[in-house]
Amino acid sequence: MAMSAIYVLNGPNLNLLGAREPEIYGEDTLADIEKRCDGKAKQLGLSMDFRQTNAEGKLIDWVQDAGANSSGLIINPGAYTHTSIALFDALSAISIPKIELHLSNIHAREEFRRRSVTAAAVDGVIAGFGGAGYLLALEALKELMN
Ligand code: CA2
Repeated sequence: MAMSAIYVLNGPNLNLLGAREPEIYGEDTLADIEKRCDGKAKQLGLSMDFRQTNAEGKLIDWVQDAGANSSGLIINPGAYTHTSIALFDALSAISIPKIELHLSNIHAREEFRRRSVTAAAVDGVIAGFGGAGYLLALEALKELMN
């Protein structure tokens, strides 16, 4: 049977990448990152559905959708990482391999970014490698799926 697409979900403000704060998040736009992910996913034999939203409810809908229709999930929840128990609940409710990803090293930043409320609901977390972190997450997800 053909493998279903993996989901790569991006939360609030990640559509602004490349425009501001390059010293924290790098110079790549989200479209650049998507393109790199596309190449990596192909190499790994994965098909990928890459999305971004600024809305918490939409992100939760997509997590539920991933649980029903996808074989793996990578999520950068943006600032909802630090606040969203609803997103923690949604991630806890799905049993596919799942990875939380951050461009920046959230543990080396402001106090309020050091705590992830969503991390306990995923298999692993990658943080601090900029756009390359997405490629590392794809490799890690492939390992988890095998
Ligand atoms: O490091 C990450 O990937 C974050 O998830 C990015 C979020 C931030 O709230 C998290 O604490 C860590 C922010 C997304 C991008 O925000 C921008 C704001 C202005 C200009 C460019 C990006």
